[in-house]
Amino acid sequence: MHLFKLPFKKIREKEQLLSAEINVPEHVAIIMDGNGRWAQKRGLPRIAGHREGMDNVKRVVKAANHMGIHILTLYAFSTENWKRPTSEVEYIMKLPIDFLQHYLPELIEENVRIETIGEIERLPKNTRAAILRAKDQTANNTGLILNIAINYGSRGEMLHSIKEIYQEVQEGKYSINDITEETLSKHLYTKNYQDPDLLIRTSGEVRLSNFLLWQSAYSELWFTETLWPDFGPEEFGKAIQDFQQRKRRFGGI
Ligand code: V0D
Repeated sequence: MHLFKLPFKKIREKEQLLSAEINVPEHVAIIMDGNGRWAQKRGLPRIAGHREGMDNVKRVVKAANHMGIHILTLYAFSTENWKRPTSEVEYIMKLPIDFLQHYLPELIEENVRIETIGEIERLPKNTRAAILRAKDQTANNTGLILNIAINYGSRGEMLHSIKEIYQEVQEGKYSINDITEETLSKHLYTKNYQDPDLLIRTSGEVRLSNFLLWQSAYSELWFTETLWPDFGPEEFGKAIQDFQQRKRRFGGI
């Protein structure tokens, strides 16, 4: 692969790889769409696509980590996805257990830290337990942050944030005049992370579908027809390369 046209230097420090490549996005967010369609195209049940999509998560996480990306936020399950057939939802809800059983040791070896955004309280107990355990086990890792959005919706997140701010104003922590954009940012689930530099959506749909609406105000957007299970490290690299050639202005000139 020839990802980096510009000169870069790499500093290896113990097991950790610190990258100093020019203009690598620090935070990449992905809407992993097209899993059901991938399966249906092959005459397989939709859940076969979710399973294949799960395997691709691991491939892309590894690639992102090696490129020196700091945060990868993946939209795995939206607050709207509960409307799908029960059997499909039940299958998806077991995927974190499956994923962690298969891949957690390797991700720990890769120094990856696992985090989530969204209301994971609503997940089945054993799924939630597996996720909490993985977060715990990787809490001190210093490589890529794999941030999985589960039972996440951006409007719900903003509403939740506004209610928290209201509560704090009532408690006299600050006055209404002290509320700024920063205040809202600091109450979102993503409070610990910078806004995404690059947002990718696979599978040909060109919309945000209630994902990181506040946070993506200045994000570069990248859409591809490729279905998520087929969106491998190669095309991911292309998206990053494309990003590196764009000029970001953040509303300035
Ligand atoms: C289903 C394509 C990995 C999108 C990817 C519960 C649809 C496969 C995880 C995962 C899902 C979750 C937590 C964790 C590690 C991995 C996952 C869901 C769906 C929603 F700590 N794949 N995956 N979670 N799909």
